[in-house]
Amino acid sequence: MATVTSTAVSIPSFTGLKAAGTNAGKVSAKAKVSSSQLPRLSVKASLKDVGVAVVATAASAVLASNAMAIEVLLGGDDGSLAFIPNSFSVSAGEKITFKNNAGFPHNVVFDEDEIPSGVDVAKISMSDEDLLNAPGETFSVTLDAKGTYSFYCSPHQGAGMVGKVTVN
Ligand SMILES: [Cu+2]
Repeated sequence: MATVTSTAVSIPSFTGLKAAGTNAGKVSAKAKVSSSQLPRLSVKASLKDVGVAVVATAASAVLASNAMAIEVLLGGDDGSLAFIPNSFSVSAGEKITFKNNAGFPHNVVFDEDEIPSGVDVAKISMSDEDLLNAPGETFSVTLDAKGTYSFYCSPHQGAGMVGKVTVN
């Protein structure tokens, strides 16, 4: 009769998972630190000062442009053969624009005997034959020498289309 006196229980040993050797790559962390330069504080003018300077410059530019131009109409709306205005003053270097208005053709010719000495009349005049035929057509001139200048419209000089400008 068999007697079980002992029970051999074999418990298998579990060696378990063999940890796989990790072959992690070398992490090279060689951060290169460049030497940073200190910002140089070289701006001396404050923003406010700069803003004021810009505004002042713009204002003077506007004043200059307004002062540096005059328009003279050729022919009156009432049909008169005249420069309008026919007597005026400008600053030296100011632009004078003659603009066809009515009763054209017109032109603008300076009288060589009534301009400051040394001024070349050909450089400031239209030729006698050159006419402004279209409405709104212009002729511009800039006078640099101070003094008085007389000019006329050659087609209408006999009708009194003459003018005078004083350059200050
Ligand atoms: Cu005319």
